[in-house]
Amino acid sequence: MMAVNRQVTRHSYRVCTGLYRPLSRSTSVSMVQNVLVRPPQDVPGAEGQAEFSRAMIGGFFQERPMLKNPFLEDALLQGYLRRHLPSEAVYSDLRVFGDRLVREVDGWGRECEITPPRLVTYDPWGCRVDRIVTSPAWQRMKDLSAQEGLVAIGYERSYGEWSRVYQMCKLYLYSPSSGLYTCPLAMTDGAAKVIQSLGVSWPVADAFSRLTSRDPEHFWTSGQWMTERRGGSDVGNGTETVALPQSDGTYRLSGFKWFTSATDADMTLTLARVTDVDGQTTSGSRGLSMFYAAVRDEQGMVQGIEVQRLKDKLGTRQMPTAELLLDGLPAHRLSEEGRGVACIANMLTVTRIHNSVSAVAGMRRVLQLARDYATRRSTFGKLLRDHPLHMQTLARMEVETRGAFLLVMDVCRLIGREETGHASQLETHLLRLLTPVAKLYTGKQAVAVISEGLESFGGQGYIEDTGLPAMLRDAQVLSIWEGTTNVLSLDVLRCVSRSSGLVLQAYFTHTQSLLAAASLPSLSVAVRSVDSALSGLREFLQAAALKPPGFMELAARDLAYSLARIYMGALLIDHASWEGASHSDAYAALRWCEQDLCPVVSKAAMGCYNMKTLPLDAALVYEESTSD
Ligand code: MFK
Repeated sequence: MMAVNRQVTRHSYRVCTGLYRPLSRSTSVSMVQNVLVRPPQDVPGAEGQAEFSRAMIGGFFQERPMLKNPFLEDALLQGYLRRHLPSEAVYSDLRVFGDRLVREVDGWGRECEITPPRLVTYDPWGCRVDRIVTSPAWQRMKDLSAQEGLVAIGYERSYGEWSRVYQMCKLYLYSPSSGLYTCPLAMTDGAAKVIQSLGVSWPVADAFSRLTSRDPEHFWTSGQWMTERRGGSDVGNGTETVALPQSDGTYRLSGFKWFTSATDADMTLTLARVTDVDGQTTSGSRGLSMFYAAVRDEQGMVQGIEVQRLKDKLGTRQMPTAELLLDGLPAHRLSEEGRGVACIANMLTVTRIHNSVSAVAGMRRVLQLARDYATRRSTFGKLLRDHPLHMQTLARMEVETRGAFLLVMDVCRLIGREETGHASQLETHLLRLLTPVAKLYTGKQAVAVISEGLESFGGQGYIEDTGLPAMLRDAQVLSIWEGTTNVLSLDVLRCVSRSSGLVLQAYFTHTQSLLAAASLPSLSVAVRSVDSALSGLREFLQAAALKPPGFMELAARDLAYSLARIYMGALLIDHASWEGASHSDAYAALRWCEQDLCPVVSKAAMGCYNMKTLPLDAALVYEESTSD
């Protein structure tokens, strides 16, 4: 969305608002470039003309939604910080950053959208250069990311275990204005986390200092090249890239990476199979190792890489995503041989948390714009905000956004505790379980809430140069990359079985403790709903243990949704029980808990996970026409 500042004076053109109001001070307008119209007295022969006679476009122009400081506009964010991180410095940083987003950054984000990256394969003299040209705004985003400490805050740890929450709150404000720059930041953060977990030493000590730097000159971003042509989900079987050991202990990588996002990154972490002396590799996950590679040499040229083409994507067009042929890319092995997946899993955790932050940020942004618009747009003789059905719709979106925010922040709180050595065993289990749950649930919510949000602008929500449709197109990726909804639902089952159920024990214990602390009588209906859903879930899981293999796979998605909804209900109740909570906090908790909090129980009762449904499902999907 483009924030355009223009000096508009009494005697010059006026901002098109539908009201001929003199404007004597600078006006910051978001969403689309200001349309300037001449006031009637400036139009030769205007007097006495019929309204549509000159320009044939009439005199009414709908006011656009205004982006205001997203920090100051966000009651829940402020309440959450007052409760958990009551720091004047944090408040001030986020407030100032919020101003900067409106004043300049939001406009850069729009510039990234309308000036997408392009690939220059050859220079004018025929030399292969494989240069990805990005917009100046995209490059400014990189500098800003360093200056604002968008990765650094998580590693400086100035606020101890709450540093991650602080960092993610800042990213949450930034994300919808970032022109998707949050994507390279997610991978940069993930790479820093992987390096830190392995121990910061040669050959990645310099890289770590760059990834976590606040100096734009020093700052680097990282890619995460995992997906190959055989598949993005089944990494263990889909990875064909091989790593040829060199005499100096380094490797040369050869293979084809199918989706490499933010391909203009300075370095990458990637997976490959080390070849033995006979040139053989080990198949499956056990054959994968993790490598570090700098993308460019000292002259700034890609080394051992051919950029085949840039992807033509539904959304996220601001960001270069490429297919890469690795043709002897020099690399260092960071993991032990065969421990690549386990090693890169740290990166997956961080990027999945970033994904969840972006999801809730998108929901919040569309709501901020929609609620502003509802104060400007009149239909049927009154403002949208005075139409009860419209207000009910926005309130439902608000409830979804609040639940998502509290879930995501809780995951950030947990990773912060783990990284600073404060996490109990219970919290470590909870973090493992809730990371995929938050990612898969908020990804779906974001698409639904943003789609609903576009509707609140009527036809304007469907018009590209308002900047609104891009929000929906960009949201669609949130449930796909870093693990689709089904893959993450299976990841939930995986972590349950790998922990012998301990992650679920942690979940039940913690959710129950959140409910136990809720004492407000006005919340008792909500507490009862969550409590009863929790009991239903427990009984379902006990019964599921006796079911044939395959039952839980069919139930996996609904189980993940149930875990999400129940936990979000408990968090909303917990937040509403805090002494500084508002009436709206309590109302949001009550509204949230009106839905089916445990769909896995309701669907099991309908026989949805019965093995007999499998052939019926297949027959339904593949039913052929009987007509000739
Ligand atoms: C914005 C641009 C958009 C462009 C378009 C987007 C297009 C999409 C682009 C993409 O493709 S993005 C990448 C999407 N792919 C993924 O996110 C990967 C999805 N697959 C998984 O998550 C698999 O579950 C995974 C590859 C991680 C696991 O595969 P395996 O081979 O079955 O691993 P396994 O044997 O279960 O676990 C190996 C080790 O990793 C174990 O450790 P130990 O050996 O020490 O026990 C696991 O515990 C550990 N592990 C696996 N998943 C973990 C994990 N640890 C922590 N967290 C996890 N999530």
